[in-house]
Amino acid sequence: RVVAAGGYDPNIAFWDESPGSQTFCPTPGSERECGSNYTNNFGEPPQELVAAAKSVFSTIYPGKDWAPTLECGDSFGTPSGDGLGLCTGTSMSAPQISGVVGILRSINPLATTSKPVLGFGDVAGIRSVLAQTTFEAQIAQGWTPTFGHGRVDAAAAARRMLGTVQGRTVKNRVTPLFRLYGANAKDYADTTSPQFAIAIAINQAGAYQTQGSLIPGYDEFPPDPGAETPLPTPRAAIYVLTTEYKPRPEWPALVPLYQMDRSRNYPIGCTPPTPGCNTKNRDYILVTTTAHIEQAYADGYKLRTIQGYIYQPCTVEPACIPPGTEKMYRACKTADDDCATFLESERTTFEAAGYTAAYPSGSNKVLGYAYPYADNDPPRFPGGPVGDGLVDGFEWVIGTKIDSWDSDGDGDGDVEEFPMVGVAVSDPCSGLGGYSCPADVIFKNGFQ
Ligand SMILES: [Ca+2]
Ligand SMILES: [Ca+2]
Ligand SMILES: [Ca+2]
Ligand SMILES: [Ca+2]
Repeated sequence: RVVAAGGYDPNIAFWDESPGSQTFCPTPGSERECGSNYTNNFGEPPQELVAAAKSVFSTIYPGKDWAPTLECGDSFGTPSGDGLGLCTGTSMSAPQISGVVGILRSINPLATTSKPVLGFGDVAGIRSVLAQTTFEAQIAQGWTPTFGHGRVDAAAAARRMLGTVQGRTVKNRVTPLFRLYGANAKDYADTTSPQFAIAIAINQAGAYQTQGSLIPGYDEFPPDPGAETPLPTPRAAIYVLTTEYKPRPEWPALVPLYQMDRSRNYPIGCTPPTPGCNTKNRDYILVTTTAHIEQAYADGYKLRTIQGYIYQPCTVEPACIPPGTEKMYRACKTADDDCATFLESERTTFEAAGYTAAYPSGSNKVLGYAYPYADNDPPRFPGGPVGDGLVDGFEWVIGTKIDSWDSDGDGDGDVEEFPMVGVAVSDPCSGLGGYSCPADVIFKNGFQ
């Protein structure tokens, strides 16, 4: 679960200021920096990746110098007071690599940690994508003890994680929006992050359990060695997009799903019927507009993170609604201080359970359009199971056929070539069948 991050200097040489021998590092009695760590010894944890470490330009607390003897702070590089300055150390390298990991996780929340070098039977994931897409790997330079697999290339890593269809990097992917309901908390909560779903589920006081359909290819959340109770099985009723780029020009623009939550007993110490008094534990909600973020904040909700994207409401319905999607609603059950999100096909059930109130009051309950669970490709062989393991929404977005298990007719299934759970293995629209998949293009002339 750990990436060893080393550092290089402005000349893109390994950062090494040791005085001839590592024996004297750090120099006793001084604050001398000696450079980046690594090992030559077989069997010790090897260097994995490197990022800039020496004189790295960064945001800094305005007017503050962290370590003047190390030339680290707001005074260095630019004038003091502008909140920008230089600093040196592998502490500057690690967050650059962590940031790229965050990008990869947001593109594909179901990708596993994996390993930098895959052995037989290993599945590609974040660490293999990073190691295989460094600037050094791109020119076939192998691993070294100091540089490891080399310098992280964020754009190349993002392209690999997005995947290639019909020879082009796709713009977007689709991922399950995990739904949890807390019987004690009386709260529906939604997240695309498996790790966040685990965090909600292990809240024993809330008694959260997953709801919705099983997720093809994703039978369990990442195991938690410290979990005291078994984690619930991953389930979802709604599938959403993972980047802000609309997959096809003719489809509506996308809007973010901002997650917000409100603690129990807000306002602090309140008792019903104080207006807005929430006594039922947390309420997680999703909002899509700045105005609604501000309204929810005024009502005691705190802003967390973007959980994904959906198509924004369009006119004129139904012609403008993207194929395969349904209307996605946010509605609230006032008696439980709870707001939930659900699709058109679930509306009758949720309304019967009391989820009828608009939040904010008077607003449109329709947030936009998202994908339901559906997978109905004809069987691979007579009498075989229906579906190819890729939900229709995922296939609509990447461009494979929703009515064929093998869009390009090369004998390899769409789900093997381009899994929703994991990293694309090959191009599902490059085979002998000659099918022209309609995936759009990103990075054609640089970042969109
Ligand atoms: Ca809720
Ligand atoms: Ca399918
Ligand atoms: Ca298919
Ligand atoms: Ca194929």
